[in-house]
Amino acid sequence: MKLLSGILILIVAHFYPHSDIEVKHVNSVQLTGSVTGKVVLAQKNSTIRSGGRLYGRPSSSGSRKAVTDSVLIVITGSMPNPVSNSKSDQILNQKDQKFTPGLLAIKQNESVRIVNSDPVYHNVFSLSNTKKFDVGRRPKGEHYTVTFDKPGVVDVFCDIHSNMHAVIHVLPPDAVAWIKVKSGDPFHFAEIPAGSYQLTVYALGYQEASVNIDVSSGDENQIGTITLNS
Ligand SMILES: [Cu+2]
Repeated sequence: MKLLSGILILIVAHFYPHSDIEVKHVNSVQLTGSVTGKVVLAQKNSTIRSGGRLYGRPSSSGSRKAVTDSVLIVITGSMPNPVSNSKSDQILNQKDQKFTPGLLAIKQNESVRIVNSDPVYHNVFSLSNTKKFDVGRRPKGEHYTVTFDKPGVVDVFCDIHSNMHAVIHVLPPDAVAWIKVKSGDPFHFAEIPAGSYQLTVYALGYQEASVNIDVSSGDENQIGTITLNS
């Protein structure tokens, strides 16, 4: 009997620490997976759709380069997700007669602080259905905070400088993750909870593209290269 209990203790002592470690390990791996890929913006040689055309303004080639190198990748699911990428208001700067960044992503009900850092007057307005506003003409140092309460896309312009254009993506509550990359750069989403999602890619002047993805436990989902056409 003594021998038997001794063996039992040995067995328990031997296995218990291991199973404890393994349980933790399995938990952290099984709940999430990662998503990896690349987005390429197809070369374009003709004029692109721009805000200028939408609003009857002369289109300008000057502002395009600043914004077309930014690609926004958003993963949405079917459940509301409280995740936010930003702890404080994001800044949309007006500097050197450009909006910086030209492409901005925020979650619904978050705010953007628009700042004029130029020594000239700028205006900021949007005619987009997602959010209409016009903050008027403002000198250097002035700032204005806009809260976006509806998901969608907001085109932002300055009525003094018609080449100034920025796009704010207001992400719906079911957005679980998003990232901005340059054309040709790889992207990597880590720790996406296992489930079914839609991954959508946006870039100014290009058609958006979506793919369905299934993220499973501990998997690295390689979705390859997505090419956006103008
Ligand atoms: Cu301006």
